[in-house]
Amino acid sequence: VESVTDTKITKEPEITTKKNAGLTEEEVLIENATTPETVENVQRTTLLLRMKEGITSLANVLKIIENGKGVVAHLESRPSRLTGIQFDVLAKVDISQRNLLILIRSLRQSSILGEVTILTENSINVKDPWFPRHAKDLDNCNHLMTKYEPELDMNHPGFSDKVYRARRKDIANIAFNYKYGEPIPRIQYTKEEQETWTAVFKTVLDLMPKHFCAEYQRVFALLQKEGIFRPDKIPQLEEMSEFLRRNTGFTLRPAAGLLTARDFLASLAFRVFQSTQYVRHQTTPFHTPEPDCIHELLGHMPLLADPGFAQFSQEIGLASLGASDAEIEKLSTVYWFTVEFGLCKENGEIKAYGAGLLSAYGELLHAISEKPEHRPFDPNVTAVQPYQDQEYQPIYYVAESFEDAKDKFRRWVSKMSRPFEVRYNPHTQRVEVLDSV
Ligand code: HBI
Ligand code: NLE
Ligand code: FE
Repeated sequence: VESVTDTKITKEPEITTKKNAGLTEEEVLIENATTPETVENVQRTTLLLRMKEGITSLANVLKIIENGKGVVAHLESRPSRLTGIQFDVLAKVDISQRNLLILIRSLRQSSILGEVTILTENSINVKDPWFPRHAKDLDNCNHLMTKYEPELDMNHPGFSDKVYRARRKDIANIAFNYKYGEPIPRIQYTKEEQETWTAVFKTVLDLMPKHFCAEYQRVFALLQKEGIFRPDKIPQLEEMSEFLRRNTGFTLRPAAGLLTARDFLASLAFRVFQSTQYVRHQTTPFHTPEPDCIHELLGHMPLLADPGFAQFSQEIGLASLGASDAEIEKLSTVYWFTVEFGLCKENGEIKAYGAGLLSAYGELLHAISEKPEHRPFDPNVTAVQPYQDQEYQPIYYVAESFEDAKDKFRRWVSKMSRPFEVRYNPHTQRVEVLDSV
């Protein structure tokens, strides 16, 4: 066979099997091949082929690969340890994604082969990458993005406000010093800060009945009943954390500012939400590009106390653990257009469920007006939609219903490839890694 460049019997190679929740490799490949280029491009793919018969049947296997338009670049074989399998063959094949799908199908149909597996060479090694394994490890997951900070960004309304900057520093220090398990220190909010809260709270009361999704409204009423949501008082993170704990097991930990997407998403895997504690500048009550505690409290908290939404948030977090940078980017883009800026239909009307809309009167009115574009939510498309985070969004994705958004997002997240599975153990607050090899 001309295309075989190297054939030898070797000792067991280091391999990692690609495993995906309930998906065949074909589905995963289709899922990952989002652009036509990826589908057509020839890539080197490593296959593990379990040969039921003697090594002489290798010629038949190579014929199948050749017919499938694959070019064998490297071949290794070794006696198999598996019963019913004589040889394990490792074949590196240069082939386009589209042809690979067809080839895998042909190989699986061949009676001389047992299992056919695609090995992931370029994905991360399960034994290597660091990611938090216990809620306590989140003490190490608070890397900040230096974007739109009052200290650094001239366009920030607090840039020339010395008092505001000093205040932000003090509150940020609480987050920097915070350790897992401690109660979240209380903040004595100033009169100005309370007034900003009151202004935003009133707009929420005003807009909620007509424009917010039903799940949000249900929890909002509960928070009012328990005296946590009041027009005249910014809730303390500690009391909100306790409220979430008894509703969905979510808890809060203080964050100094905008965290990297990786650190932010990782905490969700442990049902921990990293929440800022400072208040936006008093001159911009109805919209700020950075998260502040008004956004976290009025935008995020009600839905984090909804069991379905909490489950969904944790699943995003679990999907992010050990994911590649490209996958993190896609996850955070979908997060952006759903959890932050999602719209949905409810009895034929458009409602907001994204936290960035629920806490920003200005943007909510813009979002439901004729000005921006409304597109149907489809995670495969939404995940690659470029966006900016400084101004109102020009595009919003509208889900058929809140449930539909959750379902689609969940299905999409479950298709992400990773060479291992993770499982959260609520008794120990530990993520267990199931290495599939
Ligand atoms: N950091 N503190 C904080 N709060 C957020 O809401 C937040 C974040 N970092 C990233 C982020 N949100 C998302 O936009 C996604 O990138 C995950
Ligand atoms: N724009 C939002 C607000 O003003 O409440 C905050 C968005 C944070 C991503
Ligand atoms: Fe947010």
